[in-house]
Amino acid sequence: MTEIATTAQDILTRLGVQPARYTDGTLESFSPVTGERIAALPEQKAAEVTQAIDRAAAAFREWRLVPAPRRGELVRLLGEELRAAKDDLGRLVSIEAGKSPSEGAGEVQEMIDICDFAVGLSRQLYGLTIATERPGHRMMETWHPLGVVGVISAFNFPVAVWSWNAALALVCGNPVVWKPSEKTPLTALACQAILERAAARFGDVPDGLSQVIIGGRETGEAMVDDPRVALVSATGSTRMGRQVGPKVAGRFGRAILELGGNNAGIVCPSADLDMALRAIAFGAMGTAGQRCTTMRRLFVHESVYDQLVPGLIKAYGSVSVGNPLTTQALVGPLVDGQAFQAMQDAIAAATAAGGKVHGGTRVTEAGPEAAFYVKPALIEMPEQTGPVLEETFAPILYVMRYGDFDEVIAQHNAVGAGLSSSIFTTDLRESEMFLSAAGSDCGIANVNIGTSGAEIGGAFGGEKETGGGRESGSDAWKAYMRRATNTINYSRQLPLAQGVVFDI
Ligand code: UN1
Repeated sequence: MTEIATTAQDILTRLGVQPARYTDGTLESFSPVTGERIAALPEQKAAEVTQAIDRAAAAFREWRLVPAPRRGELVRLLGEELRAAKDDLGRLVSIEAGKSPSEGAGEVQEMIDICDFAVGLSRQLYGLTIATERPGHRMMETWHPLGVVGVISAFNFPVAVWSWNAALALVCGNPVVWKPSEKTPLTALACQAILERAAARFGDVPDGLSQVIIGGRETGEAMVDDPRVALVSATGSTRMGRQVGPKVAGRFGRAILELGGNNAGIVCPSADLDMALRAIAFGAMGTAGQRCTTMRRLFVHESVYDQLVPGLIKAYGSVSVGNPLTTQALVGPLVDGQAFQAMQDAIAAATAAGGKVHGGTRVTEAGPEAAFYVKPALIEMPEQTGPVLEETFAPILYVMRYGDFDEVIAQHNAVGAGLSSSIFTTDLRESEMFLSAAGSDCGIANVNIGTSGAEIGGAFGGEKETGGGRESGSDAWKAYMRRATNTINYSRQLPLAQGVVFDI
């Protein structure tokens, strides 16, 4: 066995995952760090998915009756177990998703943060008391657990996205069935094992409260199609969302869709250019351009273009690209050869459209033939056209000049996706305009920071082809519960609303 596979197995063993879950199966897991196969997992086909949902449905009937603050205790324990497992899980994320150590650890920190948030929330699932028009009546709303929550997650945040959903779902009284990306199944098994540790400490957790189902499309479809899955929370490409969304809607299920992003930054004449450069570098090159919040388009005012862009090109040239397990490189590998090909295709299309390419070439010395390390690409584009309008899940930043503020806002919004956005300015009018109803049309709009790296306290998600879902903080929890409006008559009369008379 290779060194990486051994390390992965050591971590899984420490966390308590049985080898039978990741050996002798049909779903092969590869590490983007070296391209080598690290495990082969048995898959759960449709019939087993149905059984998993049977168990989850039974767990729901029990868990919904457990008081919410007590449910919060399970999530508190999960947070504790995650703190204890942070190094191991972070490293496994680096092995399976290719993230730098700091980003692997950061992802686990995000899980810990959402657990803390959800524990507080477990005592704050508030409903309103509402003034009623009828005398001797009281009106209020109650939030009840919703049902089985199905989670579909992507390779690029293989553990955090599950935790955003699981932590909220559990305090809201719902069981979770998780179908992780085929590219990152081991980290999912690790999370499940960590949750089971918390559950063992908690005591009476119903069987089937949290489950992982491993497999490909058929596995995911069986979950999406099952009417007992009350909420499907799906993170991935817009293509995937176009399939999942209508299926769930067709059975009147609920969906949280967190799909593609084509996130842009705007650098205005008054911007702090040093700060903007650093924010853009992290936003566009961090996680090798494989965040849904990665900055992919940059509009620079013509008066500062020649001050900012040469420095940015220099940063692109000097950024360290390399093995995230053995070096301190800031940029790790692409997830696989397909991602590399998609990047090369986009670069070719941009060149054909008049783009001037800096970087974007393969870094063969960073890893073996089967691993795909690239220099991030900065492409100066004459206009927003062709590949600039699409999300390519790779480190490509398209840079364009602008002159007029209203025009650049229109350009900014003229793409399908609507996830994240930033403006770099010290001009109050520009910044407020950008955040206003007539400004950025994205779910996330930032000032003087990049597009990526959101904290868990805010609601996370975006508009248009990003799918409209919101996860994580703020009141995103409401999507995981059903709202009942209750009107109680404590009088001896029966006044009807709107003054309707119906005397019999
Ligand atoms: C994703 O890429 O799917 O805002 C999620 C960020 C992270 C989450 C990204 N907190 O970049």
